[in-house]
Amino acid sequence: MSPLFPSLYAADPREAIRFGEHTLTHAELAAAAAPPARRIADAGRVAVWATPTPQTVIGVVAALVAGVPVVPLNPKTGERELTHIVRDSGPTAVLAGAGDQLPPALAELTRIDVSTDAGTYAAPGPGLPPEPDDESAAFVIYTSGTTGPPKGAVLPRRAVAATLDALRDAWDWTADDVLVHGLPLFHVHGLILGVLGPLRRGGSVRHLGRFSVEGVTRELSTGATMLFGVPTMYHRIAEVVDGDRELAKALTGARLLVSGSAALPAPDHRRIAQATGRAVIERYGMTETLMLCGERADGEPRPGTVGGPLPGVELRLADEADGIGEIQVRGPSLFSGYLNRPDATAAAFTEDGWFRTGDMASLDADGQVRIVGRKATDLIKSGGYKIGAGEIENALLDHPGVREAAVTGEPDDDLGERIVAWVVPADPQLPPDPDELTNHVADQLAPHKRPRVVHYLPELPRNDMGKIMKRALHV
Ligand code: MCA
Ligand code: AMP
Repeated sequence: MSPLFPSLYAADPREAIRFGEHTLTHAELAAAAAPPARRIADAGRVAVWATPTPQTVIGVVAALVAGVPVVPLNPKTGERELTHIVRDSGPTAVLAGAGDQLPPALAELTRIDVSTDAGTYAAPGPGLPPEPDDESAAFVIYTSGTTGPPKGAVLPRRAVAATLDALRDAWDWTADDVLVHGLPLFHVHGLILGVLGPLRRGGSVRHLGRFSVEGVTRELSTGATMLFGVPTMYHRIAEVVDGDRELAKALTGARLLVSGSAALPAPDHRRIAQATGRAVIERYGMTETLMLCGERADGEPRPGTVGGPLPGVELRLADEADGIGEIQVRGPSLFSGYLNRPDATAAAFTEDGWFRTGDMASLDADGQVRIVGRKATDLIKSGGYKIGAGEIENALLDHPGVREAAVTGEPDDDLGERIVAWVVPADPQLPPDPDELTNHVADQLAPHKRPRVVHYLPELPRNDMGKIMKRALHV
């Protein structure tokens, strides 16, 4: 296959990545990635300790150049979830920054420290096999389902290239673009779109380390052309943009403001448009499918839609009633299956080979897609993260103070949805402290999966079959 990142082979002297003071050109990135790439060239699969740092970018690029699939790890993942991911994906090595402290769950893996020291430039080729074919895996990215632990979506190199090139067409994305964002680097949005996107175009990305409105203002005022964020980030911008002239000016000057990972609420759209004269455009996708739809840079923005299907994507609505049906898709950006889960992979596709997204939508007359909800109520989108009710229920049930547990999502202005836990205590006289339950989930799974609200009940509402009736859970 042709290289995923042609500019790495071209000794390109332009800036590729910037994290605060730390910058690397495409040539320096290639040079920094070469030594770890050579060390892992024979590995079956490697994990990358995905902190928001240049080391993560170097580690991921090293693996992709060496043709070795990457399992990005959220450094805040708790013990239970990390153990599952490592057992399931079986990496032989973990790439991390030299100073990073790795948890016991990774103790068996060979540790490869990644340095930002660029050394002398050499094209990635020498000492490495040619980049592998299109169908070989580039990533295994873990994503939550309604029940059980997260599943590893295997993304081939073909899918990464197809989605990034489709976005190039939709957004006129070029080497001159400078993207800014503060997204985590262990999911599709922040890592594949937000880092590999600029690298494939030969452009650049400035990462904020962590999201802040000040960081967005600073970067968009000093040369950045595009902003990527989840709706929570745009909500935080919308909250202050009225009174912050520097921010409004910076947003007005951007070429493209893009939101994704969840629906951007109309009031946030409106507030930003009123203060800046600019519309935030939306794109829609999934870990398993990469990007499916997007509003175009040269189109008329239409808040409430996520645009039409991207080039190469076939989209249909199934089981339509009143014009609303499940989005089903085919196309080159789709994953090749869930790792070690042929059952789940088979269930994810229809008999005639279309992927079931689980998202419900209607189509405007001109084919623009309006997402109206999700089929499964047991999937919660909070801060743009997908979280399964079942995994949190299982973690809660592991706590000795919990007899029964049910988890729901409820609307939240900032997060879109917040996680709510409904708990029947083991001892009704002595219910566990809510903070203790919250920390238990954060420690076992991940902090973003922690319930934001805990309710105690004497029993859970059940139907005649004994099934918990989640719709009856409200205060
Ligand atoms: C809080 N913290 C804790 C606890 N409570 N740590 C341990 N135990 C606790 N009990 C820590 C958190 O780790 C975090 O640390 C800090 O306190 C604040 O946590 P939190 O309240 O969760 O953060 P937030 O401010 O509410 O975060 C909002 C956010 C975040 C920044 C918008 O939700 C976010 O980054 N979302 C992006 C999600 C995303 O990228 N999704 C893409 C997947 P610290 O501050 O140090 O972190 S979807 C996808 O890829 C598809 C393909 C798509 O379409 O895009
Ligand atoms: P994930 O599995 O974490 O990759 O999240 C994928 C899900 O995020 C999709 O199935 C949608 O439910 C949701 N999503 C992503 N982008 C959008 C968007 N622009 N509008 C509404 N929902 C979105």
